[in-house]
Amino acid sequence: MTRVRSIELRLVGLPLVRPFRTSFGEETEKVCILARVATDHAWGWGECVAGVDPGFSEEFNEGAWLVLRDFLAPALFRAGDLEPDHLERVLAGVRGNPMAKATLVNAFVDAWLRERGESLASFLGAERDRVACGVSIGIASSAGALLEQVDGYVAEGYQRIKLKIEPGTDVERVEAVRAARPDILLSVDANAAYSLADVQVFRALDAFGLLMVEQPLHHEDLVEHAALQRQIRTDLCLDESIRSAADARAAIELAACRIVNIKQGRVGGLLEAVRVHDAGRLAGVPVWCGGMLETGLGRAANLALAALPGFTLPGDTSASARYFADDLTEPHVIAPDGTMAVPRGPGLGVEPRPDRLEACTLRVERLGPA
Ligand code: NPG
Repeated sequence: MTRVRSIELRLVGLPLVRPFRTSFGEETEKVCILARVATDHAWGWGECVAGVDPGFSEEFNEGAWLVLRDFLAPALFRAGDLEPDHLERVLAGVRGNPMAKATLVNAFVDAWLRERGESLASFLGAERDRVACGVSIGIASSAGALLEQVDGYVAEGYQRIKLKIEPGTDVERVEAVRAARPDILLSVDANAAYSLADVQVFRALDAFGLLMVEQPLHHEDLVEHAALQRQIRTDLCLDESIRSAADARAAIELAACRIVNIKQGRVGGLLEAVRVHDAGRLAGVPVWCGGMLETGLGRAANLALAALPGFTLPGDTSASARYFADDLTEPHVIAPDGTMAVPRGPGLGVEPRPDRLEACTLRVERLGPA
């Protein structure tokens, strides 16, 4: 049994190598919360996937900080001796807030595994040492600028290219990329920017042999996604709509998607992410590992998850260099065949480099039992 002795919350900021524009906003810097959970014999790290604004979901850094500090951390301290299996029940008194919860679930699991010398990948049931990597390209200023980025990433070995789209910057961009690259695995992600009235956009996209169209409609529109899926050939994939294994089962049951993007932070952490994976596998629905521009710490968690057997499509698990000139951890690198190594050391198998962590820190707060 393992008891949480203290928790350190830290806000960090790292400049991105290039601005990342989606249908809901633009980011030039990655700013996120890291939690370091200390037990008697180890500490573990959790990276919160919330951003500065509540643009992707309701959660955002300053809100998540308060939820972590005032509700979730005190619940962990009160719980006493813990096992990973107890965590979600201990945190269940807080409604929703999956990104904040994931931060502590993952940090505790990391510490618990470090105490036992077991890797996260082995604990989760990973079956691979390397995972297939894709890359997600933000909305570019022009088709030319987009093609240049596609060429660069294809040359680096990425096995799947995902293009962010929004109303007005969609069909022609996809057409241009497809014309230049007839053979690549290509997908698009709308981040919920469309409505069912836009069905002609998705009918037009059917012409380009896309691997999937991700989250075209609002996250609550499961029935509308099912209606859209009936009207197009391309497989729909859901991201924002899936906040739990129950959501995944509902979406699959309704035929609202044929593919599921799993982001462990969006579903409340690694343990629930495995359940989403299991729900997909049971139904024969492929899943893949999404990304939230995580630092090398959060990405290590994603890599371990992406090594599970149901993850049959390349993930948004890109190399450190795609995000940061200087990552928090030793860099994750992509091999010429487009795969990346799954960390195998105890827990996450990576640590923040102390000098880099200090240089990126914007704020720290140390929490202990009342
Ligand atoms: O490679 O980590 C990555 C980014 C992948 O496109 C990506 N993420 O909507 O899926 C998304 C998007 C995202 C990034 C969403 C940051 C929210 C924050």
